[in-house]
Amino acid sequence: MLSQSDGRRSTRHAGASSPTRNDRRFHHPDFNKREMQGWKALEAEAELSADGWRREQKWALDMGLPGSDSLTDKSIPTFARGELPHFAGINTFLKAPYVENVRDVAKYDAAVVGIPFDSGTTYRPGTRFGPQGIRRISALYTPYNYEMGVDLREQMTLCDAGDVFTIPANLEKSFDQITRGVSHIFSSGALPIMLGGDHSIGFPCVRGIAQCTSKRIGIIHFDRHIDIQEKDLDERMHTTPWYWATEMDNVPATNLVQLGIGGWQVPRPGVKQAFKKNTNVLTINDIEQLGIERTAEIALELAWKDADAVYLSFDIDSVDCGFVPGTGWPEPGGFLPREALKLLGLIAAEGICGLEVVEVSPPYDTSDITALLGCRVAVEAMGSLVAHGKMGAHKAIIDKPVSY
Ligand SMILES: [Mn+2]
Repeated sequence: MLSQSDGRRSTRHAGASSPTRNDRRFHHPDFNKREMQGWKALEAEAELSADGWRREQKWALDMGLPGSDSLTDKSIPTFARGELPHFAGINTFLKAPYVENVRDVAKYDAAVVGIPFDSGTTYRPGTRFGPQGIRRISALYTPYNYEMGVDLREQMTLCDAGDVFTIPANLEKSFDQITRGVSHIFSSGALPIMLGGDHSIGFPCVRGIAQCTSKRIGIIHFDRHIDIQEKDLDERMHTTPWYWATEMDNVPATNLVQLGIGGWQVPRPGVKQAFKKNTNVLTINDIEQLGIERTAEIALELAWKDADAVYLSFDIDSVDCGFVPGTGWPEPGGFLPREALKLLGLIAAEGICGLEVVEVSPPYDTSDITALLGCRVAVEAMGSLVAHGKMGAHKAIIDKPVSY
């Protein structure tokens, strides 16, 4: 009888001259499971708590009534509550608790807030439906991320604060509403995560944070567009947020880092302002040459130079338009999703004082893919903050909290 104990196929044709399966190596000599993320993540999961999940199941049974007698799984309620099933329920972001009383945001580490506003749009509208679109597709996600080995439900608390009441016919009144809403959340200690909305919201969002602190804030801005001209079409449109944000004393333009800028949709008045104000612009070509890790180092170094916090602004159109059809100014040649997510994760790993995800326009979307990437940006940033112990770090700069 032929032995197979060496793990190879047995030899039936001993002496064959050409290489056979017997002579092949099936594993690369350097292959080491213990050094690979795929295997390490299996071990990391075993270390994660499941207390939050058990609490949610118990709460779901309490709120939704115990399920039918015929069900074997006694954790299933009659009325769907919490995460499961993913296709059911009322969609807040990631099925996070909806805080009807916005004073309650103080009880959470982070608060998602929708900013349904597209009056700053200069081409395709529709981003007023961005928060709804992102919330709807967020139902796909669990709070757990395999590679990072984090479970947001176990390691942080998240709420959905609903939407800011914007005034569609008036940019300035809407900006005031947005600033007031963001400053309320930031002052409470919860990390504000804004779902836009077109990019005009960048200015009032940063203003909401900047007015709660005497400290200096840098901005890291993912975009194909430079978004720093003074006016567009005679108003403070979505092409202008960084001109106005960097007019504030504690938000210097020299701490603004703009990643992915380029193509045929960059208005020259914006380029002139970026030059004049001395911002930091890296094109996709620059980033491709540097690599993602080196780009992250440079961006962090510039944004954090003499600054106390960094705000993260993610325009979904920074990604190649093949992946994000549902946006206001689609442009080919941007980031691949995995490049953008990796860069975003490396930036969030150092801590952020706020995040905005803008320019998701569901009416132009296909299969919710643009909204899905928008959702992913928000969860990826939270995951990185948790994984690197930076969730809550922004509280250190709140020295002028507002109260309404
Ligand atoms: Mn853009």
